[in-house]
Amino acid sequence: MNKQHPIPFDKVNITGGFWKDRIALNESVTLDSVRRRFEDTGRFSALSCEWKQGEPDRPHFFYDSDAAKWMEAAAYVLERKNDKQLESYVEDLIDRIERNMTPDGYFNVWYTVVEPGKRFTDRDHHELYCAGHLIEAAVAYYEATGKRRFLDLMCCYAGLIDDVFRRDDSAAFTTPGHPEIELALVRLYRCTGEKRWLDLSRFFIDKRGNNEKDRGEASGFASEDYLQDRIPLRDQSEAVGHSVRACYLYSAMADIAYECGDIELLAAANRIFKNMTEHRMYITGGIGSTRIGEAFTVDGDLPNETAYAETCAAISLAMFAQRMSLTAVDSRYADIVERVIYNGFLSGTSLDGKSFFYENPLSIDLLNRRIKYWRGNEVRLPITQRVEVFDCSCCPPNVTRFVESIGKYIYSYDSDTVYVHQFMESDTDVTISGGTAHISQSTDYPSDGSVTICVSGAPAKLAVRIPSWCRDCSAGAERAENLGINGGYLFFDCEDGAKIELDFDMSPVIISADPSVHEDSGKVAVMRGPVVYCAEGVDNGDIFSLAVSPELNAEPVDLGFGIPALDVDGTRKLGAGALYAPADEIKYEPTRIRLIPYFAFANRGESDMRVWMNIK
Ligand code: FUB
Ligand code: ZN
Repeated sequence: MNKQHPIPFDKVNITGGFWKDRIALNESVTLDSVRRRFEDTGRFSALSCEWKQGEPDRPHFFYDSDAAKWMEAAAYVLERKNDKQLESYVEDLIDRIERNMTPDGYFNVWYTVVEPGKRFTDRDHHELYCAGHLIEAAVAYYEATGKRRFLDLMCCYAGLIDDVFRRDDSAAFTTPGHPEIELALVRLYRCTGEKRWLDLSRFFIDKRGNNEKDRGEASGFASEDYLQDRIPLRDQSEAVGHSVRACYLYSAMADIAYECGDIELLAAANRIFKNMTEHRMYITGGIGSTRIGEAFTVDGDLPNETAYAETCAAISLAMFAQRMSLTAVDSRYADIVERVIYNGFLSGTSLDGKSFFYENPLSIDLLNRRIKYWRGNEVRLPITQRVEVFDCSCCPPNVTRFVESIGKYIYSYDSDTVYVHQFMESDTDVTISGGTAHISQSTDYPSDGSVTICVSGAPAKLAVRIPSWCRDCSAGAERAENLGINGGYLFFDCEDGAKIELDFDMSPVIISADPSVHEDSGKVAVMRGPVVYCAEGVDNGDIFSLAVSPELNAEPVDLGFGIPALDVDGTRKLGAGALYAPADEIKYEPTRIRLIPYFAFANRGESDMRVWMNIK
């Protein structure tokens, strides 16, 4: 294992460009908008545990996790700036948790007010998922503010969980239905240095699919695959089941493999990663092909209109891929992070930062909405416009915590090398064997493919990812020696004052899917750099009559999305004036087709949309 150290987001300054704007929007709009919706919907007041049987607005069994993810996002904001008001919101939520924690360290809204006395009896009631999110929030808040109260409460809770699950084996199940606690415990271990938390996480990983109690727990669509526990994790090779649960769990596998040097577990995580990203992932980095169980299905099954591709699932894939990238010099991992962040993740939020998609389909056909009456409930299609809050509102707080901490995806290092995984205008200081090196990137990526990286201070090796989408790249170096490519990274030996200039050719490319993806047969998609494009009715009228031309002849257009739209050559099918006609009588006319970055769809009213288009 080639172990790299992550560079946390608070050690990275994002100094300009696309993500600086996104972080600013997150801080000025998204975080507070989610807070308000969570106030309105009782998610925050639920933590007071005052709900009584018979009253309306019964808390949901994972409201705790919604609040916790918001608290984590708030902590990330507090990490970088003083905001007394924000801090007092978080403190108030911590007060509620502290007041309602039992003397033995237990906190869960549902099992306090709805089903008291039944703690740890229902594997699929998200108790440990909620606990995991609370632990993550507590670590983030401690790291941001230095205040220990929340962290201490969560250490008590983790201790109780350890006693119940590992020491006494007294719960009704051995491993949780919804993973999350596993990766949270690794985080708690890294924060506190207490090995007990790492051991407990490892226990959950090792016992999954590998214990008697959890057998027969699965039912309905909650099959063993849904719960990733048909067989022991280290024997698995396919991405299965509920996609968010899966990638939270796979993230923890990568964490445990990393911390414990567990090569066997890492090999399993690698097999799963390969299966997922080569056979079960949308071009947007979306995962989860069906709403039935919000799940992976089989290789090549990637329906566009009914795609589930939950925003949280995209986040979880980025989390998994980033962890894997710390275990090997292999650009596949950071490539996937990039695919996710510019496409299937970003589409989850509106351009004004206030509303969200839960599902991120790759096609909207409004005709299919009009014929719903005849279809009845046979097919439930994803919504066509983002909303501010959902009944199941896991995605909005996940988005806000993810954007705020995006800087952690950019760099990592080992004894003598700094790795540049993502291209964002930023800088950081890294202490490696030769001393402290200052690394800075200036770029307008992904609007533009030029990236300048400067190294000053201590000499360092620099490894820069060559994105897999890039077919032509030039690299110039001053005060640095080009050492060639390894694992998809271009290595340089840099002196103090080194300057590396890279130019990734961003010409739009027409992409075709593997024949195993029947849904995309005969269709193409357009990408420019890491960004996937789509056509919308609002720009193009009937998009189903359009075909892009192989020459494209693309012109960038600024529509204010932060990344340009593209006008490309194409044809429009005019028909032959009859419902059916011989193909040689069909008329076509040349036209320009406007393509916009996929992430920006559904921001200008309800519209047809498609990523995969005809070509002619
Ligand atoms: O079950 C908790 C969260 O809600 C999951 O992570 C999401 O997929 C949604 O089901
Ligand atoms: Zn979600």
